[in-house]
Amino acid sequence: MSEQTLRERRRKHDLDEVKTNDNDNIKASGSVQPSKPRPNNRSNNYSWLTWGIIIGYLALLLYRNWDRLYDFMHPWFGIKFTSNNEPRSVEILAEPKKQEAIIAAFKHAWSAYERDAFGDDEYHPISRVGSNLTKAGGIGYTIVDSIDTMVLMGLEDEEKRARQWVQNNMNLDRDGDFNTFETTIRVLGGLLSAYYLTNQSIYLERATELGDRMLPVFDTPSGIPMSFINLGRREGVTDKHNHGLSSTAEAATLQLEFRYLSYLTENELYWEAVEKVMKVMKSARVIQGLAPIFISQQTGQFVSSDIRLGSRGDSYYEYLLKQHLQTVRAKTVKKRCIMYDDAMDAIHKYLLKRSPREKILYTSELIPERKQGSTEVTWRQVPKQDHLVCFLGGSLMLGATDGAQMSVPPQMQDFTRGQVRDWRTGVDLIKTCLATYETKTGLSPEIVHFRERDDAIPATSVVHGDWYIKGNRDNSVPYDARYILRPETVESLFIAYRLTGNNYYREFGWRIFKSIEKHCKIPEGGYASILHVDTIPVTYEDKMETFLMSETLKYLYLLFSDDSVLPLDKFVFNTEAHPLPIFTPHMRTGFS
Ligand code: DMJ
Repeated sequence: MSEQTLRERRRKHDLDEVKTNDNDNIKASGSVQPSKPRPNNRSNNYSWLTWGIIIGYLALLLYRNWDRLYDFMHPWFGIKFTSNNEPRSVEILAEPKKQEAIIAAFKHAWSAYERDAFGDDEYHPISRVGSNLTKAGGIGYTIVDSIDTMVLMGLEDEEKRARQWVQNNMNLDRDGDFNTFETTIRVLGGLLSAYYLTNQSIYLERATELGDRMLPVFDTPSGIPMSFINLGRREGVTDKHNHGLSSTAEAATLQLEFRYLSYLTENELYWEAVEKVMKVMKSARVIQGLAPIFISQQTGQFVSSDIRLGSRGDSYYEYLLKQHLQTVRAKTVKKRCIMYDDAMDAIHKYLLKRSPREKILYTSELIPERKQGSTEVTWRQVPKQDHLVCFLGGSLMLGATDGAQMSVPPQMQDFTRGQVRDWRTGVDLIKTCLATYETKTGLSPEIVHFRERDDAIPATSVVHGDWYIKGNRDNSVPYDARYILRPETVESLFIAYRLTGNNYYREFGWRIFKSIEKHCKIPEGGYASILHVDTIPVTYEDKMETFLMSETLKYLYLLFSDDSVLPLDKFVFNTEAHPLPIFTPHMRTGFS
């Protein structure tokens, strides 16, 4: 057919269409009217498409915010929805192969320590020597810190040798200054947990002796403990570097251990000493639920100092929850811990922030500033988060359950509005911590900073999207970049997995374990800290922190256990991962 014939046919077809349309108009009105513009098929399609997109977008919005909608409706209308994006009644089963790999890692660490430094407080895996925390000799930090992990992993021979050392060689009569907090969480906590798990009386005997030697730290005008204890002289010692101030986290992280010791020995002195600390802190003027990192032993008042959830602040918040959970079902204990609730409200109000681009949720720090000549304090917010803060994700999720036995995962309609908020924040904070493990080594740095709009960061920083490792001006390796075998993220993964059964947490935990194996394992024995998580091959730091065996490997092992092992409604972990049973106290606790 020729081009011309085609064109003619098209013209005829167009005319026919016009005619047909005009006929329609005639029929409708009874007279000839100029034809009105009618939507053609294509514009019809467009409007359907637009509506489709709008409805689809709204459906997606609703789907993704189902829990928020519930959170909003529930308190107002008592409406009960079921969260549809989480599985129900998940069974928590063990993964024995992964557990075996983690046990092998523990043995690799322990056997090197036993070979090179048995009895010393700390271990240096590169130089293959041990060291003690005071010149007066050690008190077995590493040994005692590791015993309950051995018991859980079924390492009977190792536990037996450790127990013999505690029986025959452990000497607490040392004329040296030991850190009050570290000695409590590692040694006292370790002994108490070992006693609970083995029922071997030597552990309780040593714990009682240690508790007695430590009691003088509380002999201060306010009852706020001194930072050090001379165990041999039985004398509290103030921290000369901090002008007689105590760090808040350190003073408020003795309660689980001393209370349980009181319960076991029926000696109220330990209980009263640590209970008083909480009462003093309760009546001190905290800033809307947030506690500055230093408190005076003289006055029992907080002093103007940073507010943060990292170093010197972290376990204050952790123990507000845990000392409440430790006796939560006892009739003598108040139902909710007001100090904890206030603190969580304040964290949400003042510390939580989202990064500008990727909207990552993180906790910032507050630094007090005073203009010259003025008494008024203003708070500068700093977008910095220590690895230490990574305990908070799991802790918030645990706090949301209030230590109760719940379905796995819990049903959001069983939660109050505040509990839903804490739960969701916990989930998001864990995500943030996991994001900071996306480095060349797969390990997270000691400190991260988050980007802010129009910020100017040192050119030597290593930037990962919205977070970065702050570089030094002189290009030296920044302190912030190291990974020292810390446990906080795997601790949160363990809690989150136990509470949700969501395999994502196990998968990530396994990735972290593999990274530790790849980059921190010393072939000749032990594990070392590394200086920069974004530099391969790594440079080691000659230290194996005791919390590798007491916390990091224990939490990894428990992450792959079934839930009959140390269930979270029956045990509470001290801040060094030593499990202590929940119990009904003889004394009333009234700090909250
Ligand atoms: C541990 O000793 C404890 O978890 C403490 O509360 C904080 N720091 C270390 C582990 O990072």
